[in-house]
Amino acid sequence: MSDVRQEGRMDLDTLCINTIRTISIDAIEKAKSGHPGAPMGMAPAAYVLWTRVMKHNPANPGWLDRDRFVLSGGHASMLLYSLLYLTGYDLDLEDIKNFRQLNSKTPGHPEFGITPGVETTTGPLGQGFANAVGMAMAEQHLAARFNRDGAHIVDHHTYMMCGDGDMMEGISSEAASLAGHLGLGKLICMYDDNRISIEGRTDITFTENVAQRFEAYNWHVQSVADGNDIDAVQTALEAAKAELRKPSLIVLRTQIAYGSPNKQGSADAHGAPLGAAEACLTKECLGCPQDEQFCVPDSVLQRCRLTARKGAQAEAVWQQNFEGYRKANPGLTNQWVDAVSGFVPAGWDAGLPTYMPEDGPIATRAASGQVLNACAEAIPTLIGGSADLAPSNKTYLTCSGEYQIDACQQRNIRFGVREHAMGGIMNGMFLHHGIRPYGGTFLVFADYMRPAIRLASLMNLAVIYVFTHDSVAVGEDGPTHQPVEQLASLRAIPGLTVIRPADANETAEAWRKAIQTCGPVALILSRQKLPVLDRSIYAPADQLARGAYTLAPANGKPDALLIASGSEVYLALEARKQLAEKQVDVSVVNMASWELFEKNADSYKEMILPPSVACRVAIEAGHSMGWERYAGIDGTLININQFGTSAPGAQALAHLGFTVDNVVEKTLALVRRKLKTAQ
Ligand SMILES: Cc1ncc(C[n+]2csc(CCOP(=O)(O)OP(=O)(O)O)c2C)c(N)n1
Repeated sequence: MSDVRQEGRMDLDTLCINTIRTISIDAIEKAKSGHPGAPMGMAPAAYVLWTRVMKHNPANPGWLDRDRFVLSGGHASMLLYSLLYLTGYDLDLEDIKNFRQLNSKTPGHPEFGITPGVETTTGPLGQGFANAVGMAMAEQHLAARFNRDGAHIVDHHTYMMCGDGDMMEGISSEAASLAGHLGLGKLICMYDDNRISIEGRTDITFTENVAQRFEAYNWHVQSVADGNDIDAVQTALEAAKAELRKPSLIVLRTQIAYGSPNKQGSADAHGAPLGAAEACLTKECLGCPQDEQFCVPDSVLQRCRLTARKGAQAEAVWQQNFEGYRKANPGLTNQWVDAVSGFVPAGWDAGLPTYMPEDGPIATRAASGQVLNACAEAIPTLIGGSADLAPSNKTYLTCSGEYQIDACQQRNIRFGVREHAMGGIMNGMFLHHGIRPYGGTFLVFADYMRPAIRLASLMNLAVIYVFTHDSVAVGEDGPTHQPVEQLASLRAIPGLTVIRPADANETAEAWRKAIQTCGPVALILSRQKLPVLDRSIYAPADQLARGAYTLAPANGKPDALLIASGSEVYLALEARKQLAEKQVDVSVVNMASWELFEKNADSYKEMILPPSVACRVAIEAGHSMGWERYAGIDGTLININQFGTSAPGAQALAHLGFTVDNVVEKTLALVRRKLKTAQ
């Protein structure tokens, strides 16, 4: 270990770097938990990036043309908090001292919306990597759309730091592959190659040549042999910036817990405080006062706060440039303001299609494609694609072309067969501002992107998922492709709105609701054709916005409620007709979205599901988990609690009990049972 004291007088850069290290050590020590190793190893590179290279204004973390910074290895959060505090963001030393405490601005892992300057929530390894790719794609797209000769209002980089764990996760490979294909020249990744993770040295499991892997992905790759050599780091960063046609990877050879005499280079320093004695030894070794905690010399603060001055100047220059742009391009400026403020043009939904029963049956995925295209005509920020299933998901926009390296103003993204990266990239695009992303795949493969959906929900990002092929009615592809538990598992994610429309008109309403929702929405759509419900007989489709509504009321007090969603609504309506012939009078409740329904006042909920009607049958071609809430303890559940089967869709459905006859039979049995108990 090189001992900085032996190098003579400590220069100010080194003192700043060591301060990042020591306040990270102290905060983790005080919290009695945290991850000191990575902040100590990456402090020099982070310091160079934040104070010499990155364009950012600590006084205005929302400046639209700032460089973005993503700490993909979110466990190293103290590195980020130290940088935010030292460079002058709205975070003080007290916040650092409150690391990991209830309601602090310095939570265990960086959380978007809690700490000024934190661009995204990271912690599940690899997600930040994909977020950064999404941010860089957003920049690339918006630059192509809005920049004009001599006036570049969108011109910033996305920097990301990641570690071995991020590099091991599949999502980073998916995202890196797409980033290389798209030639994201303004994406720069600094890889903390410290060769240590939780279980020890990475060579117990991770021995590939990461640099070569990224070269194969079409990245520009550099190595810095000593992560403490700040001039070398800066040179590499400048070279990375000069490469405009490829994303850049800088492999930084570092030492985890640099400066700790007994823990440097050891996995012990990854995820536990150094311990009081080792903290003192480390400070001594770094040439810092041993007995002082949270020591921040004035000279350090002054030096780091120069960043704030430089940042304010940079923003002022941009603002001046923007004023010129505004004068020269007033129309475009309005579009830009709309885009970055997430503004949806008035009357955007005037062109949404409506459907008549005589148009014939249409799959809700097909209707979704038409509605999406109508939305896209009116909302230029609506951009997205599918994980190689556009022809099935109907996600292609006919009003635009294909987004490729030399056509990045186009709006159809080919995500490739990379569902997980698609989810993380959508999050990054939305976080960037200026884009309303959507992404499609089969419902069954929502599992492949679930971690990203969870984070979209945690951050409350208004992304839209188009999940088609929504039940065993998928048919011949069999149980591998037939979702069963996915609806229940998506509904379990707090903050995610799941909408399963029953016909084409409800699909239009579902899109309308999705566009209006300030959070993630999953649209659940059928592969098979469904009749267009006759709204002159049934309640209007716009009632879908309430989540659940009475589609077909009973004539008097209902003998039973049939509560269904999506493709099973039609089944319930047919069953209602047959039950009427048997003098059983039922209401059909269309339960398109639990989350939207739960937002209603109790009075509305009780009107739709009257407590006095205990005979309830819930019908959905998915797992029953949770349906008891609406069917009641005595209700009948017609669901699927097993995997599907390989057969034509209608046969698979019938095999699993999704026939009008079965619904009628089960309803009759329930009504009779209730009558008996009442006697
Ligand atoms: C998806 C996911 N799996 C597991 C973890 C738990 N975890 C946190 S850090 C870490 C090891 C990361 O190693 P590395 O990136 O080398 O970080 P360093 O040891 O350098 O701090 C693991 C497995 C996680 N945060 N996310």
